Amino acid sequence: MAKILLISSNVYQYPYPVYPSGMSAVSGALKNAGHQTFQYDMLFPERPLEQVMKDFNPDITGISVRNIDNEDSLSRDNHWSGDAVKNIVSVVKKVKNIPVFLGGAGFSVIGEEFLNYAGADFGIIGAGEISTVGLVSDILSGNTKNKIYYSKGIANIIPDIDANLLKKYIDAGGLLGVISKRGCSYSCGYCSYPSIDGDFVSFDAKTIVSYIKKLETEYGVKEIFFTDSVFNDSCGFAKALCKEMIKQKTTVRFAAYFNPAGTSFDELKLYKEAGLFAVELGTDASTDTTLKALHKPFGFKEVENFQNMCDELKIPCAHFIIFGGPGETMQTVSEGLENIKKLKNGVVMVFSGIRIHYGTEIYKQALSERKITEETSLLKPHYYFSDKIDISEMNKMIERSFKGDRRRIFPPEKGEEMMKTVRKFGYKGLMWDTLVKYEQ
Ligand code: B12
Ligand code: SF4
Repeated sequence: MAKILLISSNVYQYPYPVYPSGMSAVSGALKNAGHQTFQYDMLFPERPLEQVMKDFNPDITGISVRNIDNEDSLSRDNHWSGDAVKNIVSVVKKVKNIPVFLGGAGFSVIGEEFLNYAGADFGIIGAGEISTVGLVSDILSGNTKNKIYYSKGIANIIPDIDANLLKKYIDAGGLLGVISKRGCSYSCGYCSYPSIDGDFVSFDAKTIVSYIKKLETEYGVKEIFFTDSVFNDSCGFAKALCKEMIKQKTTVRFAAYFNPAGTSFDELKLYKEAGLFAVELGTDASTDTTLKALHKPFGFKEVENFQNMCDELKIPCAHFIIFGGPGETMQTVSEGLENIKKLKNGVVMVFSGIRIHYGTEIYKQALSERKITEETSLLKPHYYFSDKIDISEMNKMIERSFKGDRRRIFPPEKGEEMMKTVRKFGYKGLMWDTLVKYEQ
């Protein structure tokens, strides 16, 4: 048995503070394996870290790195987390020179380079439940094999929720993330999810729903976000889950990432009946040309159809769109902005340029177009921009086109500012959904 201090390093609060469910999942797995854990959160620390180190006196420390940066090429502060994590490692090691390991979605997209920068000893790429237990046992027996351990999947999806911490996140306006599937059945050109998530797997609907019931009764949770890459993907699991939610009469409202293709009106209606109150759509590009260049499995017509279904069912829908990626020309920028006008009730959040991650299609494309070389470090963000655009002119065109419409958000920092202001008045939750007004 070991005493393991787990630290969530994420202090980013946009679009809302996200409860560290990755850290809780790892804590649950370690406790099930007979270890003692303490979860410490850098966003809501109750005591200084040095004090916790002295009071808890851990044998090993694990740090959760959810984000490396905010993937926004235009932000004045991109919230790069390398130095913050390096600082946490050095504080831990100064108090007690124990093994420190890293994990988390952000860490997993970079891996060893981040580990070396932060000065940690080990890292886990991908799902942490089973592999962390393995790493800890290797550390205890003095038998570690590598610096980097890879995901060995998930044995139990029920995290070790810290009730006090969860309350702080809910009070600050956050939605609790709940996982129902891991991985993604699509393979879009820029996406880093395969390195984070590994093989596609869906969990047992009954287990998830009992966990949701527990969140409702024991923790008073009223709103959740399903953290699946695509909630309504073609495997059909979302339908089974929602039917189970209806059967077990859950009361939570939920939002999730959706794909515009392949969902019928009746299916969306079923999701609404189960509690769906807002959709975040991975629209990603705004013309058929640029959607195809990203290997998205749908065209813009399907995006419009999906928006129309949401309107009919009065479900607020937000589109995340990136301008400037593969296939973009000044012509597709104009065409895309015209297309976006068709999404009348949709909230549209636009990013400029695509954050390049190792191992993705866009990484290979950037290499072949000599935008980066094999030696380029992606520890700090590099963005892919098509050669056929004038970036500054493109950004101006987007701003001009969106002017005067509160539901069109660009640059992304505009959304951040807006949410900060509205939160001061006590508003909680997604916030962007309040921009959509349907007649009831
Ligand atoms: C759902 C999601 C969101 C939702 C979260 C909803 C919610 N209420 O929870 C929303 C829409 C709010 C969101 C926002 C953002 N997100 Co996001 N999000 C995701 C997504 C799809 C899933 C994350 C998740 O919760 N998974 C479920 C939990 C249980 O798994 P997990 O956290 O990964 O934890 C597991 C492992 O990582 C590991 N692990 C975790 N911690 C630890 C610790 C240790 C010590 C160990 C060993 C292992 C370990 O084990 C855990 C259990 O298996 C990921 C992509 C992905 N496929 O992972 C992106 C992702 C994390 N997001 C990302 C980003 C950039 C953002 C934003 C900054 C975007 C923006 N500009 O607004 C914001 C930041 C929000 C914030 N306040 O921090 C990036 C981070 C990469 C990077 N560049 O840093 C990711 C990886 C997507 C990507 N582009 O590649 N996001
Ligand atoms: S962009 Fe979305 S749909 Fe495409 S592979 Fe990534 S998670 Fe899947």
